[in-house]
Parts: sequence; C-alpha cells; structure tokens
Amino acid sequence: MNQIRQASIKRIKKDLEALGKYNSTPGQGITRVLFTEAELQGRAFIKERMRENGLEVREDEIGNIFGRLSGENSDLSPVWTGSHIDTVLNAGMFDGTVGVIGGMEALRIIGESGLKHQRDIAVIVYTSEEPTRFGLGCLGSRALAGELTAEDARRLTDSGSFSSTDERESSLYDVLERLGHDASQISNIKRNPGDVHGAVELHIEQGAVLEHLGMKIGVVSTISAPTDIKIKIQGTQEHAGATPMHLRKDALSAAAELILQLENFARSAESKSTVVTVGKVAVFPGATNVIPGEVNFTIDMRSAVMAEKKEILRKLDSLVESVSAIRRVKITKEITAHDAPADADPHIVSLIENICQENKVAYNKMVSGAYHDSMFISKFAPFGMIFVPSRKGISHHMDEWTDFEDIALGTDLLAHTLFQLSNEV
Ligand code: HGY
Ligand code: MN
Ligand code: MN
Repeated sequence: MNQIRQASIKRIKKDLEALGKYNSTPGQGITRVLFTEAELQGRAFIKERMRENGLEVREDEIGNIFGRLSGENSDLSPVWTGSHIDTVLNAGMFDGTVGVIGGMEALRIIGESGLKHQRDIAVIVYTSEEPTRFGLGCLGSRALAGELTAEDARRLTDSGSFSSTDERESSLYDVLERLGHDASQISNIKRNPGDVHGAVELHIEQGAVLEHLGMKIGVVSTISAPTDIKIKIQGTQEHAGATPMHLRKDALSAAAELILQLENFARSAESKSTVVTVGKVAVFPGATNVIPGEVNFTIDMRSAVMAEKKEILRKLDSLVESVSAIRRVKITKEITAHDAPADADPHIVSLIENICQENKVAYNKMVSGAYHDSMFISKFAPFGMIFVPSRKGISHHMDEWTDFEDIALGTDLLAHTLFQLSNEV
C-alpha cells in the first residue's frame, strides 16, 4: 500500500481490548446494551479516543456519534465510515467494534499521511444496531434514513430490566431525554440522497465462508434484510393428566407445528440467503403438569431476495389459518420489522476490488447474512462493506474471534477506499 502508512495492529488491539472492558457481564462474554452504564462508558471512551486522534466530535439527537476528519473542502458532501459498539447479550469483542476502531485507525493513518483529501471523512458510532434493548435494530441509522420518528421512539419500550435508575419500563424517548437529548428532534436528523458522497463499513463476517475459502477479505454485494415477527398463541390451560387428548387446546404443540413448518419453508426456498430462526419462546404457565395455555415466540427471517420473504409470509398466513382451525387455538401475528435487502453500490464495490487487486489481496464477493447499519445508510448514500474473517464463523457469542492482523488488513483497505472516495470531486 503506497503513501498511506499501514494500520497499527498494536493500536487496534489496544483499543479493542480497552473498549471490551466496558462490559456488564465480565467473564461471561461482553454485554454492552444500549445506554446502560457499560455502553455509556464505552461511548465516552470512543469519544475520548476520537479527540485524541484529532477528530472533531459531535453527537446527534438519537446518540449517533460523529468523529470528523476535515478535508480541503468541507462544503462537499462527506465520506462516512463506522459501525456500532452496542452488543447482544454475552457477545464477543468484535461485532461492530471492528468498524468503529478500524474506522478511527483508518482516519488516523490518512491524517498522518499528510496527503490532501478533498471531502471530510467521518467515523460514526451508530446508535443501537442491535435490537437487544428496544426490540428493533439499527435505531440510529434508521433515524438517519428518516425511518424512525419521535413517535416511534415513544412507542419503543424496553422490559425495564436495563435501566440502572429505576425498574419501570422505559421508552427510547424517555431514555434519550434522560441523557439530555431533545428526542422531539429525532425526525430532523434525516439525511437525503446527495448528503453523503459514499459510506464504507468494516465488519466481521460472522460466518465461516472466508475461513473456509482461506481468504482474509470479503467484499459485500448485498445485505440480507430481516423480517421480525411476534407470534402469540392462546389455547387452554388445563390439567396435564385429566384432560383427554382430543379435548386439548395445547398452545405449545401448535407453536411446535408452526416452528417446524417455518424451518421447512426456509429450507425449500430458492436462495441460500433465505433463513429463519425462532430464538425466543415464552411458555405460560410453564409448569410440568399443566397444558400450556399461552405461548409467545419471535421469528427472525432474513433474505437477500425480498420476494422470497413475501412468499414465506404468505405461506405463514395460510399455515396460521389451518393450525388455529384444527387445534382450536387463537394465533395472532405482529410484524415488527420488514426491511428490504440493500445492494452495495457497484462503483464502491469496484473501488474496493481494484484496491485489493492492486495490493494482491485475495477477496470473496459475498452476501451478508447479518444485517448492518449500512442497510439503512443505503437509503440516502451509496455504500460498500469490507468483511474480515470470523474464526469458525462464531459470532454473537463470547468465543467470537478475528485476528488483529486481519483487522489491520481490512483497515488498510478501508483507508485507501475512503481516501479515494474523498478525492472524487
Ligand atoms: O442480527 C444481526 O444481523 C445483527 O448482528 N444485528
Ligand atoms: Mn450483531
Ligand atoms: Mn454488527
């Protein structure tokens, strides 16, 4: 890589390990849930590091943090990079943080190169990429895309078990106000096409394709998008022994039928990117000798092909109808997110590919099975994503691991891509 100095493995390792210390479940993976003590401390750490790296720091009304490296011509639309520092429960150290720490390092080596770049370049911590606290992901990038309003923020509530101040349920709106933000202004942070010249996110792959291919770099073609559904099944709570089988309205058996059929729908879909998971099931009353009267479960469906998600939703509707009729249970369905897959910008993809080729870095063009903030950034800016490998494909787990050398290589490619984008005038 000419001119721009190589990313420092040592600095990247130090920053990732330091950020990893802000954690509410030490010894059991890393948990940094949105706006809890641990995440607020992680935010403060990143802001401090941004300032130490000579970046101008600001935060918007939903808590997106911007660290800006000024270019020669700040009137031009900027170039963005960034990701998230919030986590799922008992997570690993690299999901999201690689894009924030790597983004900071990329801006640092661009700045230190002394090479002139026209457009400002910003590294961003997007608020709440994970749905952990409020049940909906990508809150900060969704708001930037104009798809999250102050009203939505009032409607989104947590279970009350995340705020250190009191145990009652809080809305995103309340929490933002308590942090000193003017949550009524959320709708004003919306960006429009043309406001951002291009955005590139560095992220771990969270799957095992790169490792399987023996490659260190992935170039994302499309981001699979989630469709999240809540299912409630109401049967009849009765005695497990005295109730004859033909009279039962067993909510859990009905749920089991739906869940297995959903798996078949995904297995028989055309695209390999179409997947379905039921990750949360709550059974009431949850006693050994009582027929479950009520079951609530969540469906997390993903695909790079919107038509396949729509087809599975159609099949689910007719399955719900038949299971509720045959088992005489009431089944209600609430779709809480139905996002469209996002295609990476062909120009940015070829920019990243050219830089890989010039530097003889083997790469794999691939679909991202996980969703990312770039999915919403794509609504107003052309985007690209660079993947680095996840060991054994493990992610959303304390054993998540990516070699620091691989992160530094991804950072070098990111720096060159951002630098070239910032000189497109
Ligand atoms: O679930 C996802 O794809 C992301 O990690 N939130
Ligand atoms: Mn994640
Ligand atoms: Mn992530």
